[in-house]
Amino acid sequence: MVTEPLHSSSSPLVGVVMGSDSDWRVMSDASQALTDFGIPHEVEVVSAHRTPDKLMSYGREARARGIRAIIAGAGGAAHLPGMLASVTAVPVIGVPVPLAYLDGMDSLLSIVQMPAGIPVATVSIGGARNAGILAARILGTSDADLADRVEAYARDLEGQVELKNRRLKD
Ligand code: RP5
Repeated sequence: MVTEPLHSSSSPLVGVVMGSDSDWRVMSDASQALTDFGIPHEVEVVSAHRTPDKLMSYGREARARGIRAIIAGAGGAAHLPGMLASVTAVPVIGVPVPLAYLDGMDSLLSIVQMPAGIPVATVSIGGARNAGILAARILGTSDADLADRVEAYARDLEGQVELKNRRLKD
């Protein structure tokens, strides 16, 4: 069981949180994407059901600590992203973590079906890398250098497809 932050930076801009350390196998992709874009972030286990008080304080304090986006991953009865979104104005990106049963559909539906007024930007089942990239895009709206890096990344993806097409034709 993880009791200390898995990763932290002195002034994190993004919080990567998950319901259990068992979610790290998926959520590490979000942390890696943020690292790829040079975004300082913190990683923490915060459980909606096992540590409800910590969930509330994490959400309520996030904005004042300078956190500008929260990536929250959980599996099964995945209440973490929605509950965080209910106590902070910081944008929350939800990652449905697939577990052994139901192929992650339970996680997806728990996260995506939010009531009007409390949005969670939900990525695909297991889509933690896209969550990291979406956080980069959000921060990029007020950081031109970061937005340039996001655009360069998209161009690189485009170039990789073109390279594969040329190889197919060789
Ligand atoms: C959820 O329960 C967690 O997000 C995790 O996906 C799932 C199982 O947790 P563990 O029993 O592996 O700690 O709250």
